Amino acid sequence: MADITASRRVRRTPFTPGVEAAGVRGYTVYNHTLLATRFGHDFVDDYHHLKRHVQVWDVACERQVSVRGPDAGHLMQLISPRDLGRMADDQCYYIPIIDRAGGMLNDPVAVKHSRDHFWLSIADGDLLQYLLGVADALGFNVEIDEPDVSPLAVQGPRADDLMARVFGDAVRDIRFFRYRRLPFEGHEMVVARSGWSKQGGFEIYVDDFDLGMPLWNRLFEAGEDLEVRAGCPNLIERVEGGLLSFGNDMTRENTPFEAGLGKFVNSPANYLGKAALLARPARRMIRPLAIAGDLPPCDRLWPVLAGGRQVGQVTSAVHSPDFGINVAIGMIGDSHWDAGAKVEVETQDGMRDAVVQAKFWI
Ligand code: THG
Repeated sequence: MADITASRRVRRTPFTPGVEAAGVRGYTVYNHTLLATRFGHDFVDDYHHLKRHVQVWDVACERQVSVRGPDAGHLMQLISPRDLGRMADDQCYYIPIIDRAGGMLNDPVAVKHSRDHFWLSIADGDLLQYLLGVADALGFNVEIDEPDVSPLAVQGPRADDLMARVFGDAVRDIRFFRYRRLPFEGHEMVVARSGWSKQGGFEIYVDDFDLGMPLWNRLFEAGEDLEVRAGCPNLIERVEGGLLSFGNDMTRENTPFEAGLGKFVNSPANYLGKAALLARPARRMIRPLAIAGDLPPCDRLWPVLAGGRQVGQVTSAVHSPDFGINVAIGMIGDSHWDAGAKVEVETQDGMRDAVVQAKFWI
């Protein structure tokens, strides 16, 4: 692969100097921002390290859309099928956002500051523009913008120990998908127990670009004996855990039901797309699959076939050292979505046998 050129459109982050010093070897672009995909270490070694130690990830590409003002709560209720009625002021919610046909536009983490102020920590997509359109068309009294906020993830089983050294023992009391405001160099930051791995950990919402590298350096100094390492979202671990990638595993073609997010369709409010969504039964759904044989990189859709007919597609797949098989995420039609169903996957290197699984691996 050729290298990538940063610019005003392909943005660096507050942590990019740290990522570069740590030996980044590959980037992707996410929300017009650099996101590391590979470091000098062996990819599989990074996976084992994440499961045993602690890593610091530059996930500043998880941009925040800030929604603030008297109509903020109303706008939030309109754009998501998830019931926000009981959301506490220190809480984060994983929420699908849908269009008027029930198709998914994004799957952000919503961070509630108060009844009239939320952040949407977005997946890859220009959600800001959709929100501006809805709010302006309806004449809402709300301010929508992208603030100077860059999440830094600290993930892995030793994340509590590392974070306690930098932010104090208070981090240990933060519950899953809750946050506290904790000071770093006299500046309070949102510290949430969340992150795009199943290994536990935190996300620090760094709301001052100039504090990015001081915080990065402090975490690495404090974590030396914990073997802290710069990392990035890990494909193997996230497929084992069934963490979905919007734009890859599901798109606007899919409803939240198809994406396996039906438990987040529970709002009593009359949100946009409600009638269409509830009238659109899911005939295909996200499923874990185990695929046999050697796999090439899954950098395109792989058709899933049964008896020569296409019954779905695989969107993420990789070999899992811990489970000794190729783990995969696919969108599978109702004829073959039951656990145990035998299918074939058409990779660029040929057909592979696969079996639909009952659940993800972690
Ligand atoms: N953290 C923050 N922002 C983000 C992501 C993140 N924005 C982009 C992207 N990731 C959004 N997508 C997801 C997908 C899954 C989860 C979070 C964001 C996630 N899911 C848990 C799970 O499936 O086990 C918990 C879901 C729940 O039960 O609430 O964490 O990672 N800031």
